[in-house]
Amino acid sequence: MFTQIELSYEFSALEPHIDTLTMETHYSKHHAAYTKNLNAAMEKASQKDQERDIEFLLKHLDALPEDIRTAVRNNGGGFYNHNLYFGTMAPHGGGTPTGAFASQIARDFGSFDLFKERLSAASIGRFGSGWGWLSVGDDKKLVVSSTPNQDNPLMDGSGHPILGIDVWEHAYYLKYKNLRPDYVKAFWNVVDWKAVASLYEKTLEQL
Ligand code: MN3
Repeated sequence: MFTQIELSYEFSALEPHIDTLTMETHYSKHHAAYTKNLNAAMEKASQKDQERDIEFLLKHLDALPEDIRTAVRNNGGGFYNHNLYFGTMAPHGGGTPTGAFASQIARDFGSFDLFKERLSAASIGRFGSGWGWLSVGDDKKLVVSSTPNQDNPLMDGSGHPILGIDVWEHAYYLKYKNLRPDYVKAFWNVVDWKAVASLYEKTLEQL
């Protein structure tokens, strides 16, 4: 049974960057639906698959029975992606990361500002619905990418996501309408870099 991450902040806490109604709808409706539909699909899976964690399932979608594969891809992706999204935002976020994680960003992208430009461009340039990602590759390097729908870098083995920018219209349309670049710009103000750095460290330990 998969459960949504508990928010450590109020729906209104990310104002003015992410508005209250968007947060409430996004978490209580969209994320809740992905989670419910993932659990419904997994009821038809084998006992063994039901005991797997979500990362394993998304890395091995081809091993799932065909009749639930698409449902797990879409809803399991949605479940995982949003747990990451909501878990790496915080009121009074933003600023810049520190420590070993910050050094790795400078090594792999040249500077923090160049990294921000890369991830912003990947997110803004994603045609239709999808995500922009910062991931740790198997070679321990940081990599920026984007995926359509609720896919993520676990699915094609290109990386282990540690930060995702949701660029589905439901993530920004109520406040920013069609102006995705304005939402992406605002998103940087709510990134919880401590949480992202901690995911980075945890991911390195598991590689
Ligand atoms: Mn979303």
